[in-house]
Amino acid sequence: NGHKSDSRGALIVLEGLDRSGKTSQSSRLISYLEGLGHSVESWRFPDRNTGVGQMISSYLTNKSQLDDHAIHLLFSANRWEKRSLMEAKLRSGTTLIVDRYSFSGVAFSSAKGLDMEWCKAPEMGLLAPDMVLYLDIPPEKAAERGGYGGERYEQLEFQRKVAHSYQLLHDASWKSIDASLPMEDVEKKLKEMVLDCVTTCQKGKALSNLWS
Ligand code: NYM
Repeated sequence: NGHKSDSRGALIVLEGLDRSGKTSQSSRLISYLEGLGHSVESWRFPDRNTGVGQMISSYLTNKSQLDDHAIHLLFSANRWEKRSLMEAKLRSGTTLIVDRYSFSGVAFSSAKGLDMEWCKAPEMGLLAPDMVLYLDIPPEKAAERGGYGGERYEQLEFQRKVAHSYQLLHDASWKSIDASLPMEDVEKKLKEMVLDCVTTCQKGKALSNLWS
C-alpha cells in the first residue's frame, strides 16, 4: 500500500502545558499508526535514560539545583545526543511521535525570564518537526485534571507564564487542538492530521533543520 522502502518517516511533535494530555494522545496515535501498518516509535524529551537525562531528572525532582541557563543547555544537549539516531530512524522510514521538543525548551526557560532568542540558539540545527501539534488548554483547566505530580514547574502560576511563551512561539506551521474537549474528540482530530502528515512525508517532503 505505497510503503516504498525509500520513503521517510514523519517527525511529529506534541507540545502543550503539563497535564494537557500529550502522553495519552501520543500512545493512541502510536496504536493507530501501527494498526495501519506504519513503522512508528514513541519518543519523549527529556529522555531521562541518558547521563544528561539523569541530571535533568534529578533537577526536575528537586534533588539538585542548577542555574537556569545551565539546565536550559542540558535540555538542549539531551536533544542533540539523540539527533543522529532520530535522523537515521526517519530516513529508514520510521515515523516518530515525540512528546515535547525544542518548543518546550524555549517555552519553559523563557517563562523564567530568559531571553527567547538566547533560548532558541542552541536548538538551531536540530531536526525541524514536520508538524507541531499544540494541545491547547487553559492553565486553570489543566490544573484541575487530577493534580500535578509535584515536579518542578508544575504550578499554576508558572504554567500561565509557559502558556504565554508558547503563544509567542506559535507560528503558521503549528496545528492547535482544543485540548479541553473530551479525549476521544481530541484523538479523532489528531489522527486525521497525523495521517495527512505521514502521507506527505512518504511522498518525499525534505527534512530540514530548526529554526526555519
Ligand atoms: N521541559 C521539558 C523543559 O523545561 N525543557 C525542555 O526542553 C523539555 C523537553 O520538563 N514540566 C520541562 C517540561 C516538563 C518537564 O517533562 C518534564 P515531562 O513531559 O513531564 O516528562
